[in-house]
Amino acid sequence: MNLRTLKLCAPIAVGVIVMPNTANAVNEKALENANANAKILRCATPHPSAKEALLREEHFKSLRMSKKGKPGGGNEYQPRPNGSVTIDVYMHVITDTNGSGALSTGEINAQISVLNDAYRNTPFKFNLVYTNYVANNAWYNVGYNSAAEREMKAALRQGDASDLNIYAANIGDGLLGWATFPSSYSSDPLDDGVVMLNESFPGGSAAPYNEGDTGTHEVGHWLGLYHTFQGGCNGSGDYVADTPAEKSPAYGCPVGRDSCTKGKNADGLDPIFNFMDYTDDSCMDEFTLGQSVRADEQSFVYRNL
Ligand SMILES: [Ca+2]
Ligand SMILES: [Ca+2]
Ligand SMILES: [Ca+2]
Ligand SMILES: [Zn+2]
Repeated sequence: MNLRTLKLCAPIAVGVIVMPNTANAVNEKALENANANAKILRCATPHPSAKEALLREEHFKSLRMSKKGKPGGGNEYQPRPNGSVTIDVYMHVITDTNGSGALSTGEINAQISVLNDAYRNTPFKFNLVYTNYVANNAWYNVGYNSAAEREMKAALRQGDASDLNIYAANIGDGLLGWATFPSSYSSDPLDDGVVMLNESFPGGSAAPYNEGDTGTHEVGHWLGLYHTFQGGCNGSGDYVADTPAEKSPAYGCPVGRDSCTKGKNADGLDPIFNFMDYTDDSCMDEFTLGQSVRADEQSFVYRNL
């Protein structure tokens, strides 16, 4: 893989709404201007518009109310203890017909270890229950929202809403990965899961994105977390109170960056160390308590985890 071909190019809009009808154009421009030197797009997980995110959030709250009192007891949702929810992981390693891309058992186990370390202050633990090697040249170069993706997932997906399916392949377009949200499961269960670049696994060649945090980040989406820059400086942003609002993705590790100074969530420096930003793997190393609570609630409500 030639990393110099990796490019910053947003296929979908960040949810910074200025004028509803022009949101896509405005936001793509904002993203492109965020860092002209960036060579990679960390993630193709779609950003809902601010309006769509609000509607989703209202639906989520109504579902959560219908499940109140579980599982911690009482009338309020009680966050579950750290490490109390085990997620079974189904790993699909896609190779080409020459065997390129065959991640080793050691590399796969290292990725699972990175997940368990990253989520140690959350309810979640990850347990690899299945590894499947599949040789298919079309799936090996699978693109976001492609026919190959639909075909691959329809053929390979295992388990139900509570099961994490990871597809590791030589995904193109300068992408590190993408994921589906918990709220999307019921409308398209076969699509559910995480697709990620094989060389982003720990020790892979996708430096500075080769310490396993593409997996951490994509699994964050799978558990219901938005990017820290969702919604930009405006509105409710990522619907997590303790992640300061961020105008656009941060790349590298820009310590001291402060892209939002006005707005209800603008206090504090940008959350560049957060796993749900776009910084280097060596820079991102935290989830907040608010993110842990959101992931707990989202996974409970939508995934029965
Ligand atoms: Ca926030
Ligand atoms: Ca700020
Ligand atoms: Ca890290
Ligand atoms: Zn993402």
